[in-house]
Amino acid sequence: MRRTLLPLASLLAVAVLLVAACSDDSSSSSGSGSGPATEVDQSQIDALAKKAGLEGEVTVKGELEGKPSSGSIATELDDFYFGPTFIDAAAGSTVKVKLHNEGKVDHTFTIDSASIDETVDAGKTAEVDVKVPASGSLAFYCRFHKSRGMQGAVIVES
Ligand SMILES: [Cu+2]
Repeated sequence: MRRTLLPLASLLAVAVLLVAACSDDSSSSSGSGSGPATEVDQSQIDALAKKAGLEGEVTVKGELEGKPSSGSIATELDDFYFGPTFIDAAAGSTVKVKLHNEGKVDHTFTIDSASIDETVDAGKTAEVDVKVPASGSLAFYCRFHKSRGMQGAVIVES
C-alpha cells in the first residue's frame, strides 16, 4: 500500500468544512428559549381526562388547566380544542364561562347533564353560566368535533 499526502490533505479540507458548518449551525439555533409555551406532558392530560371520566381523544393545544377568577373564566374555542381544557372550580359555585371562538369554523360548548348547548360561530363570543356540582366533574365538548378530541371538563376542586 502506498502512502501519499493526498488523503491527509483531503481530511484537513473536510475538517475545515465541518468547523465552518458547525459554526453556522450554532449561530442559527441561538435564538431558542424565547417562546412562553410550555409543553404539556401527555401524562398530565391523561391523568386529568381520567379524573374527569373523559373517554377518547382529548386535544390540548392551549392552556391545560384554568381557574375562574371572580366567578368567571375566559375559555377559548379553537380548531379543535378548548383552552383551558380543564377548569378547576369550587364545589357548588356558579361559573360564568366566557366563550370565545378563535377558530375558523363554528364550535359548540355542550354539557349534556346541565342542558347547556351553546353554538359559537367562528370569531364570535358567548357566555354560559355553569352550575358546578358538589363533587366530581362536568364534561363539556363540541358537538361538531368531539371525535377530534374537542372536549374537556369542569373539575370540582377537592
Ligand atoms: Cu368544534
